[in-house]
Amino acid sequence: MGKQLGTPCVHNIWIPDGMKDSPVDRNALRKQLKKSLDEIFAVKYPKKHLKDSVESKLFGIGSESMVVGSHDFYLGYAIKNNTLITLDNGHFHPTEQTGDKISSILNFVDEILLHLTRGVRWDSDHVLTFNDELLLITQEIIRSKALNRVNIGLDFFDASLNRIGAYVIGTRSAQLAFMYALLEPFNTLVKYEEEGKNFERLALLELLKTMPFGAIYDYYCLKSKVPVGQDYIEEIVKYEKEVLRKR
Ligand SMILES: [Mn+2]
Repeated sequence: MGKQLGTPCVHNIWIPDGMKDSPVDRNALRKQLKKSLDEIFAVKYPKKHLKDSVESKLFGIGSESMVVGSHDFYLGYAIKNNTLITLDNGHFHPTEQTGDKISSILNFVDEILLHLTRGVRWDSDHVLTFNDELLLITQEIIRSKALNRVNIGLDFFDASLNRIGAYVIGTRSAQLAFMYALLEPFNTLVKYEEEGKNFERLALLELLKTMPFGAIYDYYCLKSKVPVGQDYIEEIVKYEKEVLRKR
């Protein structure tokens, strides 16, 4: 597929593995998963066509007591076998910051695959919105100058709202977050940091929050000839009525 398209395909492995009750031989389960992955990846493909990635999780329904493919397991696997690692920000403890993992992991693996989502309690798969978690992820990518080492996947699983609406809200939130991070006066902030000017750093970070970045995003939409601001709501409702209903 990647060869035909002329751009690499990213292939992600996530499996619902684990135990409802506590197992005794966790080690055997992990050895078995490692063996299976080694067999799956036995045939090597060039990374310019195919990038393999592995995705951890914290727990799942029916596997509350133990998950074989934990973050530690897959991070180790990715580093040792030169695969990508997938960060699904709904797959960590609620107080864990996925954004904080990026500069750690990029010191040891070439590339990351992101499953950007809005985690709600135990679950990912909620439509992405512009929130602090997403922002820290995009800021850490931009601040690390690592945009070319990050593959971005979004999340439109939630079928409780208009499908096109879900897709557009999620995409626009991700774009907005990357744009916000790109607009950050990084050099000034780092200069404050290096000089120990912590008050100045915090003050500027606070001021950025009310700067008119929405107007810049509107202008980007205008230049891209797509609906600006709330115009997209009406456009999607119209599309639903005139195109989707007839299918
Ligand atoms: Mn995921």
